[in-house]
Amino acid sequence: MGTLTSLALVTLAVPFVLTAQTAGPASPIGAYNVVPELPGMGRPVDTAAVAARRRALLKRIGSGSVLIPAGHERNIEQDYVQDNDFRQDNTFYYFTELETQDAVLLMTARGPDSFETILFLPPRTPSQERWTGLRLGPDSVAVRLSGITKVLPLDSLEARVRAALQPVYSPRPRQSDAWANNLTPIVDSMRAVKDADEIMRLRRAVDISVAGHVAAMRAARPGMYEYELEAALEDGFRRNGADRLGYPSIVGSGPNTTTLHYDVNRRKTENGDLVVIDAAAEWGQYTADVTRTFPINGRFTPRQKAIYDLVLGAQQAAFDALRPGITMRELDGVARKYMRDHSGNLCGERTCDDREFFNHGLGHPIGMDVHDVGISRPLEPGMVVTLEPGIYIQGEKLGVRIEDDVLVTAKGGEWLSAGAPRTTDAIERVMSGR
Ligand SMILES: [Mn+2]
Repeated sequence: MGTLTSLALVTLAVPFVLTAQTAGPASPIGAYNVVPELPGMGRPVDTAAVAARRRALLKRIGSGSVLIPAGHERNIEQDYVQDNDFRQDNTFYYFTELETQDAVLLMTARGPDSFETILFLPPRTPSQERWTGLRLGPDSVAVRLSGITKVLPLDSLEARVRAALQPVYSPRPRQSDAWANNLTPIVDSMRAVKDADEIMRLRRAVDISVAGHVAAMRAARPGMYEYELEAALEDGFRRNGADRLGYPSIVGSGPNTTTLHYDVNRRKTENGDLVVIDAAAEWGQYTADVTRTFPINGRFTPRQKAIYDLVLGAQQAAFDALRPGITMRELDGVARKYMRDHSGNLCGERTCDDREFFNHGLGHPIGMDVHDVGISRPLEPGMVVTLEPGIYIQGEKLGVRIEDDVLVTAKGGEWLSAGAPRTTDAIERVMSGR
């Protein structure tokens, strides 16, 4: 019963997304909100949300200091990377939502309600800004944008650190930093349950990802190269305001559908192939994680449909069992039991839940990392997890994975990525352009 209701909702959700998608570049999902004073410096900060996170951290610490450095821009020559795309350090972002680089956050707790936060920023350099665009500097603009009342120049940091109240917590302290306690486990435990601002970011990342998946399905034709599908997919992401990819796009056709993290994307598709696309956009530092499997020619064969429906049923069974208090491991068991009970002879003498065919876990939390913190924790409202069962039969060059993002609520779960067609009927309808 629950299954039928949910599937009906999924089907109904599809036309809405298509309308948004086919309207083209003039109607991105939401606005490209930026800070007007600093065109290169990202989006407005939810100052109340980050202040609440800082308070929660300092309450946990009780007495002591916290030192969190921002990220540093990569050097395109020295670091030998493809680009110098700057992405903020997750811990710094979590407590500031600032995309500025080479900053440092120093926080002090002197008892249950005596907290101090200082943001240290490098000085602005007009000649450098000719190259980089405007940067946040230690001035009143930074105070207003960050919501942190005390902003100091970076060169005053050292004296402050020397005088810092012990113990000092910092992420990833090095062996030589005997003075520093590891902050990461505390922050990880906070990050597992998302607040309203984080859920808003995840919803947007998911919506953008859904638009890209639909664009790829609509572009699919037998004989296309995988990278052409990848181009349609990522065009859909960027057109809708993605900041970057959440992870390298997996676009595998035919035999490549059985390679879990295939991201070479160079094969020429053939009529009759299935395609597995596991790809998502990042927006506002948070990433979705969505997988769809579809026939390159727009019609599932009976065999493909049978395997697909078994994977779909297993995913639905896990969703129906999802509620606060249950663990991802238990949900994995629910999905495998469904596959075992409904395999018939689809996977030969073994059942399809066998590790030979379903050779990865059911899912994981998402957030600022695609495999985010908190996987072994019982689910709580505000956690966001993926459900991604799959069946891969190498001898048949046949792989199917379906992955959706689900928000844990007080009563169960909410599908976030249901806008991407999920049943074989819905997929065929989208691909036929009806
Ligand atoms: Mn995943």
